[in-house]
Amino acid sequence: MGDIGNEGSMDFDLIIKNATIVTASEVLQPGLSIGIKNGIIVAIALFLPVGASTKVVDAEGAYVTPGGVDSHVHLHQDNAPTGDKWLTGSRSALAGGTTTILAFATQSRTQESLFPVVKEYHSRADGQSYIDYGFHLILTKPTEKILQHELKAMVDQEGITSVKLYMTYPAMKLGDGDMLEIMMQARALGVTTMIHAENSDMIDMITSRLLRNSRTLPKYHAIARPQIAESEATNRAISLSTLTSTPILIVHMSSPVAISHARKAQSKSLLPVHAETCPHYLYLLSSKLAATSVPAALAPEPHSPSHSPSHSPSHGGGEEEEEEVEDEWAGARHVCAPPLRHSTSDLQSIWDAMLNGTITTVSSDHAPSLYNSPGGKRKPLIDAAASQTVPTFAQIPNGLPGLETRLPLLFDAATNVDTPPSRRLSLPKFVELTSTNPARLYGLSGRKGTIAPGFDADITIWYPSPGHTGVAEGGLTITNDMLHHSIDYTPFEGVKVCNWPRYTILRGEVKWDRDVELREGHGRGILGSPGDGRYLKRGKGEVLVGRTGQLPPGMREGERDEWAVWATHD
Ligand code: DUC
Ligand code: ZN
Repeated sequence: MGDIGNEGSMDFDLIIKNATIVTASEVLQPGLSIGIKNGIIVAIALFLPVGASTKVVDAEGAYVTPGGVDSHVHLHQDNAPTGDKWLTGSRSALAGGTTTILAFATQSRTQESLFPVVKEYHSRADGQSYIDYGFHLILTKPTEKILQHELKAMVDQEGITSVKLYMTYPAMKLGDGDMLEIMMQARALGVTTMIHAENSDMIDMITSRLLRNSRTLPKYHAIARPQIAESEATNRAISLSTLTSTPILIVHMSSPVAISHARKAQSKSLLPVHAETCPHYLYLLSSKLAATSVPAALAPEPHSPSHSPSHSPSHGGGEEEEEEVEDEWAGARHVCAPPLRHSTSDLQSIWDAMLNGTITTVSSDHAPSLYNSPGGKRKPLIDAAASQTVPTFAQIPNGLPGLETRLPLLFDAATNVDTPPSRRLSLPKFVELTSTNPARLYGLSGRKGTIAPGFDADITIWYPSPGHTGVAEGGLTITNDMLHHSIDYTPFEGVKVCNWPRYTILRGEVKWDRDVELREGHGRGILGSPGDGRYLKRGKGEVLVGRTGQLPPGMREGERDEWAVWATHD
């Protein structure tokens, strides 16, 4: 926390007046003022005195929510060579109301120490981020030295208090034995363990058979990674966590059966099993992978054999006709893992899991790959042309961009009167899932994730109502042109939302002003600069679900103590 201090002027640096403040527990009465000094919220009151040096932002009665905390973001990783690095990714986050991101520092299998990994990822982010940030460590080779010494050093020296483990992908996946050893250490150190849960062998078997049968197009990606691969791995991850009594978070959950495993673990056994989902598993279906055209602007050179011009409405809204060209690889834009699921009932199961409390956080899993680039989503086509082979879905880089659209999409579900009841979130739930819970789960309690005295003044101010300046009566339609990432498409093209962050405030300073952008042109609303973001050393994460120390069924009291010597590092 910064120094609130008694020196100098006692005036507030900034007052946000006429705010309708939302926290994870309530919507406070309209008309309150938030007083900010040295980047920290120091007062919330009916009235606050404006000093000679105080700046005032009038929220005009609008909802004022904590700056978004996006706890699952991929930026400048070696396995995603195109698209956003820190500058454009963090800029995009800022324009979408997010003030903190937790990205990844990835250990490759050849690296025996974590120190050079973290050093390298620091160098990529340093001076490049518009907003505050931290790292999770992706562990791919948990050596004895790493487990016994370096993980603790990461916590104590670097403030890195979370690891991510993969159960799939050849370059990353860990066997159950490695996962168990990591979990034992994570439990001892109070490190939060994130898990990508998909059964690797199921996926490999289906993939090789699909390819043998010449099923190579992007749409087969969703068939290669069926829900049962996610639910089996989820169940196994929960068992590993139960055996070791380690709190876990299953990332990007997309399947009803997998969710039911998490729910049962949480509610029947009170296990510390957290669950994350992403907007694409709430809004998008696998039919997107069967797309056969892209906007003309996204097409490669006109003579490519997979392209020929056609004219069709570009996206669902159908308001304006934009030229589209045929492209049988178009579905690659929606390739992510787990894949988009097939039916609206799948989407509904994720909405239900948010509403019944099974889902703990909603992150973007922003994984930016350009579409039209030799290293991006069209990579298999380029590689295959060079090697005279057939391009396949299995070589498409996984992941979707979504840093900037995460908050507007979910805020819409919380405030749009036209939202169907089955998809309606309360405003406190919106704040809990997108800001408060990720901050608490990843060791940022007391600093980030809510609007309260003592917290960093990271704040998102929305427009007072549709029809106000900046947001037309019918809301606004997401297009890639309006976003601030450096990706050539958005998976949410054409989706309507009823509001957008008008101001984003980072530690007491307005860093995004959408009205400036609307008045002066694209990019002008970004008032901050790339060095504004601070690296966050994090404390230990809180367990938000269940409790630790539970014995697996059938295990007697004291039995685990015979083999589990919990290291006491603190
Ligand atoms: N899936 C992943 O496992 N990582 C990044 C993006 C994605 O879709
Ligand atoms: Zn991810």
